[in-house]
Amino acid sequence: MGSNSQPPSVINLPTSLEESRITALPPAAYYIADVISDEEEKAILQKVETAPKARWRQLTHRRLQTWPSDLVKNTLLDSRPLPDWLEQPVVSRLLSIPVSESEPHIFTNSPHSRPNHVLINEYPPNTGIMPHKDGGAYHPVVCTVSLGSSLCLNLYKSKDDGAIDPEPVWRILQEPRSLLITTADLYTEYLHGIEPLETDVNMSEDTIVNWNLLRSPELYKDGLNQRETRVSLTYRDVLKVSKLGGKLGPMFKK
Ligand SMILES: O=C(O)CCC(=O)C(=O)O
Repeated sequence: MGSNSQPPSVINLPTSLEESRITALPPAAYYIADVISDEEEKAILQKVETAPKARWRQLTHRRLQTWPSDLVKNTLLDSRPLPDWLEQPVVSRLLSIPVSESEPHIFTNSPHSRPNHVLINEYPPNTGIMPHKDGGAYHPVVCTVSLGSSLCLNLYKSKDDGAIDPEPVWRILQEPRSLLITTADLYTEYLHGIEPLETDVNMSEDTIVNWNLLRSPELYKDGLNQRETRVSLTYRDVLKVSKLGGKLGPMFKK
C-alpha cells in the first residue's frame, strides 16, 4: 500500500436485520452503514455514469435511470432480470440477511421474493425530491443504497386537512455505501423527501434517528454535512409484471 493509500474499506453485514433496526422509527426501518466496499461503490458509479445517454431521464434539477425499464400503468413491461452490476453484490446481500427466524430475508413476503426494479437518482448539491409516497405499484419494502455522498432523507406526515406538514417528523442520515430499508407504515402512512440543500444542518444524536448506526458520526460533530453529488439505487419489487414483457419491441427496451 502506498503512503497516500487509504486502508481498504470493509463490508459489515448484521447477522439479523434486528441489529440494524432504527428503533426511534415506527416498525420498521433498518440502516446498514457498510453494505458495499469502496471498490464496489466505485464500480457501480462507473456503470451508472457510463450508461448510454438514452438511459437518463433529465428532470428540472435531477436526472434518473430506471432498470430494467419504466413502469407503464404501474406495470413492469420488461421482465428481463436486472443487469449483473445491479444484482451483484447488492441483491445477493439483501437476500442473505434474515429478518427473523421465520423470515429469511426482507423480500420473503413480496410477490417475486426479490427486487425486480431499480430506480437510480442523481442528486448534485442543492438538489432534492419533493415529499411523496411511492404509491401502489410496489410491494411496501424500499431498499436504498447511497453512493458518493451523504444527505438527509426526511419523513413527513400529512396534517388532518390532508396538507403535508412541512416540518419533518424524522430525519435519517444516509452515508455513502449504506443501505436504508423502509417498510410497512413508513411506506403507507408517511411521506419521504430530500430538501434541496448545499449543506445539511443541525445534525446530532437528538435530531438524526439513525445516529447510533452511522459509520462515521464524528464527521458530522459540528452538525453539518457539506453535500457532494449523491447517487441512490432504490430497489423495489413491482407487483405487476407483464406477461408480454419478453415479446416487446425495441422501443420498450431502453
Ligand atoms: O434517493 C432517495 O433516497 C429517495 C428516492 C425516492 O424517494 C424515490 O425514488 O421515490
